Amino acid sequence: MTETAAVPASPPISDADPFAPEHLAHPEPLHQHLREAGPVVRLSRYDVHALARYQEVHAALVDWQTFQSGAGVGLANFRHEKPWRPPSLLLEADPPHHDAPRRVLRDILAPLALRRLRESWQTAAEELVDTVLADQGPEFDAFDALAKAFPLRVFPDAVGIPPDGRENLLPYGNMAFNAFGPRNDLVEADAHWVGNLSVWVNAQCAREALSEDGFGARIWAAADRGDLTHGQAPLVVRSLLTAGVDTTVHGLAAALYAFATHPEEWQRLRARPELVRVAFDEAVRWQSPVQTFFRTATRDVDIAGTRIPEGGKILMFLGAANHDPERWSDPDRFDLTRDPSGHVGFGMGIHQCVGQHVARLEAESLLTALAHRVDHLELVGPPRRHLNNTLRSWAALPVRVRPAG
Ligand code: OW7
Repeated sequence: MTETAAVPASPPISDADPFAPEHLAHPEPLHQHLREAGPVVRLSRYDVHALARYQEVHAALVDWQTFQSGAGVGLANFRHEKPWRPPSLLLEADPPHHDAPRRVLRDILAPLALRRLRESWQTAAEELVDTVLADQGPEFDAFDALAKAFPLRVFPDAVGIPPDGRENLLPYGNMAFNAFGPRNDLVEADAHWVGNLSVWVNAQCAREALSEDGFGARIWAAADRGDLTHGQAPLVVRSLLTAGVDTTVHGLAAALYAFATHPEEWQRLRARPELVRVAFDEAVRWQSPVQTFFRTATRDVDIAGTRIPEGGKILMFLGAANHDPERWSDPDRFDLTRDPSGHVGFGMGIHQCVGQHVARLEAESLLTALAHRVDHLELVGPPRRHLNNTLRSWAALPVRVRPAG
């Protein structure tokens, strides 16, 4: 962060509630307001400081020494509040504790390690698209039929969990991502099944529950090698089950929404299939499926002339940073000719999404299968959002497609 000799000034104050339904449903106006108000804005309602500009969000993400994750990356400050579940060993940890679990997952989810999945995921995507077109015809809900169906078809098998109870995965993730926000109606709505969902998810993390060749088994094997303790292994499996389902479902939905509303970009992708990876990254930038995360200041720190007190929470608006006109030209355009690298939709720095190669492989498989079979797609009704305190998420994406000739 920039340290200046100047006396810290009071930042602009906003009493907006970023977790209120109207902002979750339609976050752009608040994002613009916060970006324009200043590099740091105090949110009086939650007594936190907000960052909505690219430069400050990026700087906070890469400075883990000053902006820690170990006190929680939601509004709750783990120094004073008991977390709703034992903290994640990755997301809610700082070096040095963070490093061993991170290294283990990094290796298991590395591009090289995912090669063995590539062919079967491509086949699964082709079969899924063929089945949807054959069974539902040219009009269907692309959220349900593709964005939701595909990750659920390939990811739980790749982790190695048994078939029973997989319907719990999305509700558990939805609850976990709501839990990063304030205790509002969205959190209350989940309260009655926190217990049952947690019991089910925790049971899937046990060695005995997992197949012999999945990500889960590889985490346990890392514990056998001494790269983790056996006590850590189930919590690392839990990270896959928490962070790996809803994120990819809504990330794929973002890409499908982008193409259903930008037919010229779909033509561009069909003409140049090698753009598929850029396309997914651009969709992640454009929609930012993970909208926000918090950090906690480990010392009094000045950001652009505003003093953040030690122990204070900082709310980083990833989606706002990804639309900052100071960083992106025509930021609100979904544009396959831009270079989206450097976006903070997967975060940045030591906590940057460790599963991004899994997400990219899912996206590449599904979009490629669709591009081979469909030469046009468009919305046939209003897309419906699902509200979540952290995720920019979906309930329905009604489309009509024209099968390729
Ligand atoms: C975890 C992009 C989010 C997450 C989210 C929720 C949980 C975890 C990670 O990353 O359990 O490690």
